Amino acid sequence: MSTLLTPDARAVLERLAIEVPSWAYGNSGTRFKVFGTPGTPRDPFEKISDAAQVHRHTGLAPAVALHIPWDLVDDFAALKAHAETEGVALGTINSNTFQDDDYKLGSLAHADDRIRRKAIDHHLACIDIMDLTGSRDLKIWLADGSNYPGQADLRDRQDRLQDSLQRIYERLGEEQRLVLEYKFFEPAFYHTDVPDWGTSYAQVSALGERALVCLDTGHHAPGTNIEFIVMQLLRLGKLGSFDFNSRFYADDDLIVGAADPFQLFRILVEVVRGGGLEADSPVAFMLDQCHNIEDKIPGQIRSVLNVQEMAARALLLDRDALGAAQAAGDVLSANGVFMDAFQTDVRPALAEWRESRGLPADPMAAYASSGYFERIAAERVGGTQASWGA
Ligand code: LRH
Ligand code: MN
Ligand code: MN
Repeated sequence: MSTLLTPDARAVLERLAIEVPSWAYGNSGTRFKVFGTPGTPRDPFEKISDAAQVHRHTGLAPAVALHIPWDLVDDFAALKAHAETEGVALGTINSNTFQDDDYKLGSLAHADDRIRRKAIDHHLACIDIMDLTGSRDLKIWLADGSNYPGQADLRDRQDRLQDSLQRIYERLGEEQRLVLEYKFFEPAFYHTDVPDWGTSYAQVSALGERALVCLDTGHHAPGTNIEFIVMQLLRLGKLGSFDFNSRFYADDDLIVGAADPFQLFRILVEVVRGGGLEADSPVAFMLDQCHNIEDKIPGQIRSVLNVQEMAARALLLDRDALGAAQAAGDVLSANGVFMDAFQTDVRPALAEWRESRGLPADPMAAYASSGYFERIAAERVGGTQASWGA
């Protein structure tokens, strides 16, 4: 057995769990052509079955996030039971106030009380669903913003947003949390009401302990030092969750670790440093991706493996040597220690470790030869659309 992964590192990797998004299994992902994949799920039950394949082959994805109303079903107890039969749980509930005509000028920050009330009620309905599914987290991302200077009173909108969030927060159960996701632009192009971590932090801090920030890695301006934000939010005790994906230009929603593996490593180094992988960590790891041209289930398998690989490399970092070099002001040695961990190929050690736990050494190959894709391609006809490309 390879000794690259220490017993401590294995214990941490053992509990690494990455929630997968139901919408990754539907056809979605671009304002241009949405290319369908054979076997695309026709309903939320089939999305859960597909998501369960990721967990079956990797042991890394025990929960599936839902998006409401995309995943609205008559019987959430039945959906929960189905998930459990498939070996996974239902996870975060994502609200959606970005596809209804009423929300053209905003939702929770809207100037019209009737529309703002409707948006609040949608979130209360999401919490009702959480009560049925046993979900811990309500994730809120808002498309609210404006396109033209002068269009809206920026400050009034912050005040209304806070009032709306308070009404939602009050309805949460003791074990439930609210996570507020920020994004610097899109669909609004002049201003966005929750554009950055600071605004999300200010809004959730005014709510209470069970309100936290969600960091989507694709939601920053190019060149942003995301690991610094990770450090700061962990330091403040306000990092609630990650939406992992990767981007080359804007909110590309590509496979995490595909565009910039080094950035993913740096983020995970800060996660480890800040206790984000400890057993009692409040940080939830999620994917938020779309697979438009690649097959969806293997796209998700590759994604969770990328996170596992970079987490393993982050755990290899020799913190003592790094601390000593930092204390001595030895810039090049410190950087060398850091790069040594990043440059280490952990794949053979992870494959061996996986096998020792009864999992396939090569999850991609195991899925490809499982016959699952051929079966769903033959059985399912007419998949659902699962994003704003609809
Ligand atoms: C917004 C976002 C948010 C949504 C998801 C579909 O860009 O990242 O998390 O819920 O995409
Ligand atoms: Mn997101
Ligand atoms: Mn996004």
